[in-house]
Amino acid sequence: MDINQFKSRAEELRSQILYHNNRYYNEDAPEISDYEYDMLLRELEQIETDFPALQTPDSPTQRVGGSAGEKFSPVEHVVPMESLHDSFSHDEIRDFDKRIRQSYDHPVYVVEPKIDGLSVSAEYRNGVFVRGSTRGDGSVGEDITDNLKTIRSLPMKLNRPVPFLEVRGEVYMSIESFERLVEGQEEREEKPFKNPRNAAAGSLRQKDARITKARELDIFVFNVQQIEGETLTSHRQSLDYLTELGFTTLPFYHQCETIDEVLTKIEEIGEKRGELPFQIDGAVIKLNDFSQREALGSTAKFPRWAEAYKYPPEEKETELLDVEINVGRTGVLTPTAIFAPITLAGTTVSRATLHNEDFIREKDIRIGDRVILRKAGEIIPEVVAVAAHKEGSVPYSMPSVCPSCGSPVSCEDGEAALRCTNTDCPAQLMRHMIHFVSRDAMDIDGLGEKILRQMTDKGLITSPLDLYRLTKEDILTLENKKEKSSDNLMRAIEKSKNNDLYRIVYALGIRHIGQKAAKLLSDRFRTLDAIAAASEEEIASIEGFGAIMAESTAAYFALTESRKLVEEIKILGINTRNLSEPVEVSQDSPFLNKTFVITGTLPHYKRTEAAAMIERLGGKVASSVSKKTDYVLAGEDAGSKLTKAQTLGITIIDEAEFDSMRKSFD
Ligand code: 0OX
Repeated sequence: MDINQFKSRAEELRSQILYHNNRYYNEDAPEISDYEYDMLLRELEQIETDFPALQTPDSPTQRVGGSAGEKFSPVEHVVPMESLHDSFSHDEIRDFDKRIRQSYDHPVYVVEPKIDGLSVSAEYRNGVFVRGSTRGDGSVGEDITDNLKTIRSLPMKLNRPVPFLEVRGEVYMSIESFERLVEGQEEREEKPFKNPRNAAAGSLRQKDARITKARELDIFVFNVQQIEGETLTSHRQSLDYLTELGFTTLPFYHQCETIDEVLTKIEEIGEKRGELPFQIDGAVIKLNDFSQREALGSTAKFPRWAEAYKYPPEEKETELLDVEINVGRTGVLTPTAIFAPITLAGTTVSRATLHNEDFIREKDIRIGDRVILRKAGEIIPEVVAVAAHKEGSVPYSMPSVCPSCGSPVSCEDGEAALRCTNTDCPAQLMRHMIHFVSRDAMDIDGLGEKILRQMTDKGLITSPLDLYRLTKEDILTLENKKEKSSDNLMRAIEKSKNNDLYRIVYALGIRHIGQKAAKLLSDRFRTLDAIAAASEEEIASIEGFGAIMAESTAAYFALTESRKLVEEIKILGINTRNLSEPVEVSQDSPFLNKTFVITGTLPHYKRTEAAAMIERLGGKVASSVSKKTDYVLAGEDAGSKLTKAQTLGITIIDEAEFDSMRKSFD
C-alpha cells in the first residue's frame, strides 16, 4: 500500500468507528462486537503511528470513549474516571511488565475479571449515598442518582459513616436477568436487547427510574476514587475495606508476583468465563501498591499501572442436529443449523444461519457433526468450523425441490443462492405478505404472521392486495376476532391506503429495493405510474442508485404482471402519489378553502396525519378556534378548543364524519 491507500483506509476506518460509536453509545444497539470494534480502532492507531501526518485532531483515536448525553445533568469527575489500555496478546502483557520493571524490581500485581458493563461513580457523605454518575468521557458524566438507587446491591448507607467517599464500580445485568428480559421483550414483540451490556446501558440511562428498577441490575465495586478520613495503601486493602463498608466487590481476584503467574491467571479466568453468571470481556492487571501507582501516574489517556487483556470471542463446540430450510420472500432457500443448545457469550444458542450452499460446502458441514460456534459481535452466532465429522456422515446437499411447494429450485449465474422457481410458492407468498404489511412497508397495525396464516388457510386471501378486498364478515370468521377487533383491523387496512408513495413501492418487494431506494424512486418520479414507466437509464441516474438496483426496478416493471398490479393498486384506491406533491383539488371538495382546527385524540389518525389529509383536499389547518374556523375535528379529551367552538356555534365533526366527508375526494 502507498501512503494514499493508507490515507483512504484511515478515512474509511474513522467513518466506520464513528458510525459504530453512535450505535454503541447513543443508540444502545451495537452491530459489531467490542472485539471487532477494538480491531478497527487498533488498525487506525497503527496507521496513525506509522504515518503521523495522517493523524487528525478529531480522530476517534484521540478520544477516550463515550460522551455525556443530553438526557441527564452533567457531573464533573474530580478524579478522572480513566479507561484501560487494551492488550490482545501475551507479548503485550509482557511488554507492560517490562515497562513496570524499569521502575520497580519486584512488582506485585492483582489480576481480576473485567466485567462487561458500565462504569459508574457513587458518592457518599457521612456514609450516606448522595450522588451517582456515569463515566461519560472520563471527565464529565451524567447524573444517574435515582437510577443507581434502584440497584439493591449498592448500599445506600455504609457500615461506617466515612466523611466522604467516592467509589467506582461496574453496573451489569446478570445473564439470567438478561434472558428473562429478552423473553418478555420477544413476547411483547418489542425489539430485544442484543446483549447484557446493552441491556444494562439501556436500563441505566432511563429517565424513569422505575424502569431501571424492573430491570434487575447489579454492581461490582472495584476502586476508591476519593476518600476522606482513611488512608489506603494497596488495591487488596482497598477491596477488603470496601467489602467491610458493605459493597459487593469483584467476585474474585488473584495476587501475582511474576508475569508468568499473571498470564496463567488470565488464561484461567478466560477458561471460566463461559460458566460465570455474568459476562466478562477480559481481565485487568493492576499494580497493587498505591504509592507505586501514584509515582507512575498516567499517560494522556491511560493509567501506566494497569492494563486490560481482551479475550478473543468465545468459541464452543456442540452437535449439529439438523439443517432447516427456509424459503424467503424472493424464493431464496436459506439453510439454518439447529444445534444441541449451548450457552455462548451469555445467551442460549440453538440456531445459526448457514447462509447458502457454498458456505456449507467450503466448511464441509454435515448433519451430526461436532461444530465450533462463535458469536460474531457476541451477538449473532456463527459456525466457525467443523471439529469432527460424525462417523458414516455424508456431505450435506441442499434440496433440489422447494421444501414448501415441491417445485424445482434453480441457481442463477454468479449467485450462491438457490431459489424456488414457482412464483406462486406459498412460502414465498407468505414472506411477501409479511413484508407487505410490515412497519417499514404498508405499516398495517394488527396484521402479523399468525393472522395472515389464518387468512390464507381459510382461502380469504391469496395475494397482499386481497387484503383490500376483505369484508368485515371475512375478518369475523378468524380466531379471536370480535366486533371491535374486526373494526380495528378494517380501519388499519383502510388507513394504509393513504400511505405515502414510497411505502407501496417498498411493499412491492422488488429485489434490491429497500426502503431508502423506494424513497429515492418516490422523490424522483413522484407517482407509481411514472416509476413504472421510467427507463433503466433514468432510474440509474438517481444519485445513490446502483446499476443492479436500476436494472432490477426496470425489469420488475417490464413484467406484464407488475403492470397489472399497478392498475389494481390504483383501482383499489391505494395512494400512488408522493404526498409532498401539490395536487389539483376538485372544485367540489368540501374541504376547499375551509379552515379546520383539530383537537383531542383521534381514534385512528395522528393529528399530523389528519392535517395532511385536509391540506391535500384543499383545506387549511389552524391552531386556534376563531370566528373564521369552519370545522373543528374533535377527538377524545378535547378541551378548551371544543368548548370555544361550541360557544361560537362552529360545526364540530368527529373522525367518522371527517372520513365520510373526504371519502369520495381522496
Ligand atoms: C471492570 C473494570 C474496569 C481503574 C483505573 C482504570 C480502570 N470493568 O471490571 N476498570 C477497572 O479499573 C479502572 N477495573 C475493572 N475491574
